[in-house]
Amino acid sequence: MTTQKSGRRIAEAARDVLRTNDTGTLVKAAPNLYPHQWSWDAAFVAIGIATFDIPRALAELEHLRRGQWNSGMIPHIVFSDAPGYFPDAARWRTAAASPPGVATSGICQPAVHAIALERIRHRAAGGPHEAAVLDYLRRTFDSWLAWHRWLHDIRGADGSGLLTIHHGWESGMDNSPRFDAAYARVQPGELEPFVRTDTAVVADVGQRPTDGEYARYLWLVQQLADIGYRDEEADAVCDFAVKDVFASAVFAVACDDLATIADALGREPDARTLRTWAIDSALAVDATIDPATGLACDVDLRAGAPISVPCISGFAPLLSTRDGAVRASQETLLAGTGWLGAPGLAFRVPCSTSPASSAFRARQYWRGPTWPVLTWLLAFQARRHGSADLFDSLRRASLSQLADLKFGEYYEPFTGEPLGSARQSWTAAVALEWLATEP
Ligand code: 9WN
Repeated sequence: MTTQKSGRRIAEAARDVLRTNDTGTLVKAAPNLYPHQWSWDAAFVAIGIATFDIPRALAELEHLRRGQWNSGMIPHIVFSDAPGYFPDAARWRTAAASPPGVATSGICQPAVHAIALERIRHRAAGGPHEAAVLDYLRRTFDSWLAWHRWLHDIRGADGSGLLTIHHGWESGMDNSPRFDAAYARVQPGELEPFVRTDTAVVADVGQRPTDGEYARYLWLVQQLADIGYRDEEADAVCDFAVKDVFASAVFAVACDDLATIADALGREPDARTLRTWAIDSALAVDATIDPATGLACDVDLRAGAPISVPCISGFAPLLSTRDGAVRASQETLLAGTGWLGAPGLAFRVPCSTSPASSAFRARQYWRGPTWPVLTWLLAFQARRHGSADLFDSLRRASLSQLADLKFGEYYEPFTGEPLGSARQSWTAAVALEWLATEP
């Protein structure tokens, strides 16, 4: 149980993390490991900051928006001047495509931004910043719509309702075993030399992706940079092409949220378009469920086959489904021994890979550890769809996990040890959002 006193302690420490990671123009995703602004991190960070400073939360999203490309794409990194992260801005070779004066990467991440915008609008309602939030939304709505249109038209060009990613980093779950087979087919050619910086920050290299994985990550960057990130060529050129079921579910939810915002701004035709995209993607996500496992599956486009590895992405329908039976069966699965009911868990929060799977690794990044930010996203959507008990139990478990005040990037599921970066911004943000939301 989180008492009022321990809640206050967690909130104070979480605010301190966000304040010290704030450079004044952007909140670093983590103090040393990630000294820049990451796309989906920024959205979660804005949700957390909005619990105590709504103008600063909007400024965070605005900083990200200024990195938006002409195509509509929001890049996965907007770089600060800080050194110490690789691949750095120069390695991406995006100068011709990114906005003048803004250094960015050349790929994207899951589109959680409209979820954040709507959450901030909700938080501001009836308070002193309500008008400023509406004004911000009115001024920037076309940008967020362009981002969604790019995802729909470019990454969903086949009309399947599922979005294609060309890099594991685009999923946000970089080395998840769901991508192992697709990556096994990526054979790096002549690679520009590189030196990793992440393993200098995270001393236990076993918590990070391997060198072999990094070679593939860099090879895909090189392939995309070599074609100048031209969208129309990426499908043919890039060795990696996966229909990402989780990113598609996030897109469905975000389209619904952006549609709600469109209604509030009197932009009914846009709202209608966004709702159509939301429904199409939500149905497409449900349709990927493997009846044998009950989990949703990505599709490996290069192999032409579904990917059935039990990862947290398999619960994508919990985010977006409109079908009560699908929701109920996914909730039952989540409660079972492969997930929240797995023997020995330190906290009953979902692992990134099922502990019952041979692919599970307790300490290695997206291959097993629990990620507070995903716990929150699943719980938040569960509550919006009426599953208050699931929300409450995940909230309690997550706050117990975060009471160590380390704000780990991810956690070892059985010992509760914080792993990766300490004082990770989005983990602190999640703690604040939990505490600001009554059970
Ligand atoms: C590559 C910043 C980001 C998160 C991702 C997480 C990790 C980067 C890295 O850190 O990825 O984008 O260098 O490992 O996987 O989800 O957005 O926190």
